[in-house]
Amino acid sequence: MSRLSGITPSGHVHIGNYLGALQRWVAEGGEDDLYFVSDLHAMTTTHNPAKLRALAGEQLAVLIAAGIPAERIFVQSDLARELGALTWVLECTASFGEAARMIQFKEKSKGQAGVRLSLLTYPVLMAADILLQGADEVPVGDDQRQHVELARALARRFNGTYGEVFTVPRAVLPPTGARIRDLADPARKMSKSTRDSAGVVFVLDEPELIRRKVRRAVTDGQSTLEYRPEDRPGLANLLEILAACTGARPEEVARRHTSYGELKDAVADAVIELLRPVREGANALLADPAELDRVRKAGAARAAERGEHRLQSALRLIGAG
Ligand code: AQP
Repeated sequence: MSRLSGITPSGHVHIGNYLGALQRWVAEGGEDDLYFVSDLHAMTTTHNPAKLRALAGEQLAVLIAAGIPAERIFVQSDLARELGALTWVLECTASFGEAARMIQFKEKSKGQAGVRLSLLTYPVLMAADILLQGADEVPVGDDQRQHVELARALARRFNGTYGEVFTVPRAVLPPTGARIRDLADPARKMSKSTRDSAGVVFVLDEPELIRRKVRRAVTDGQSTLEYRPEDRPGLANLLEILAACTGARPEEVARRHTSYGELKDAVADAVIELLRPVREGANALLADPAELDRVRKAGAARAAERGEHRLQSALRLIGAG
């Protein structure tokens, strides 16, 4: 069984990505699982090329420093030729209607001028990501489920029309975990692409900055500490972060602290200590571009080799070459 998961370099990696995804990938990753930095997916809306390149390298360093084995990580654009070729094969297998039906495309393109064609076709690139690697399972949230269904339909159709090449993948729900909220606005989830980063704790933030962001976290005027996510989202968020860092339950964490000041200090301490080795490891890699490049090339070569026979079979069976 193999799983494929990605992270998009739409911004710096934050504690939500770390607790909700990276930490799990380290703990639960199987030998055949693959993780990738999906930089090609960050080009479907306005983007800055130099910034995207820097963020992709930074995310690769963070993933490795977080403890994901380097040989199981690659950067998507390093497989641009393979993925480009397979995307074409799959675009010749998909219908226009299938792409136009995607809810995410409808939502993201609504009322926008100059919508990139890639916003329409990126689910086909996502199908290529999955099918090239022969992944059986793709852990995704509800927003991406329809895209995995498309990959499934395309794999079946190709196999049925031209010959068996692709593993038919399944979308699996990642185990439920805390959805970390923005510290400055607990009504919304913490996101890489949020403009104002006052409430977003980045994995590479310096300890003092983390402490400042946590101290300024928006809470409420009540004096007791209880875990009530519905009515006290700011407090619940801090309790969930501390719980996730320490392996306790949020209710227990609430009982251990008596004031906001004390709780915020404990959250800051726990987050700083949890992230310290990741920040140090990532910064060391970023300071050694030759080593990062070596690891990157090795990961890309491995992923390309893993998919090569599927790509060649698909091209041959569809009549290319
Ligand atoms: N706030 C969060 N709490 C817990 N998990 C989170 N993830 C994202 N935000 C939180 C998980 O991180 C993984 C990688 O995310 P992604 O790159 O696929 O994009 P995303 O989910 O859209 O993440 P962001 O940070 O919110 O980015 P932008 O701003 O670009 O939309 C996923 O496993 C995700 O569940």
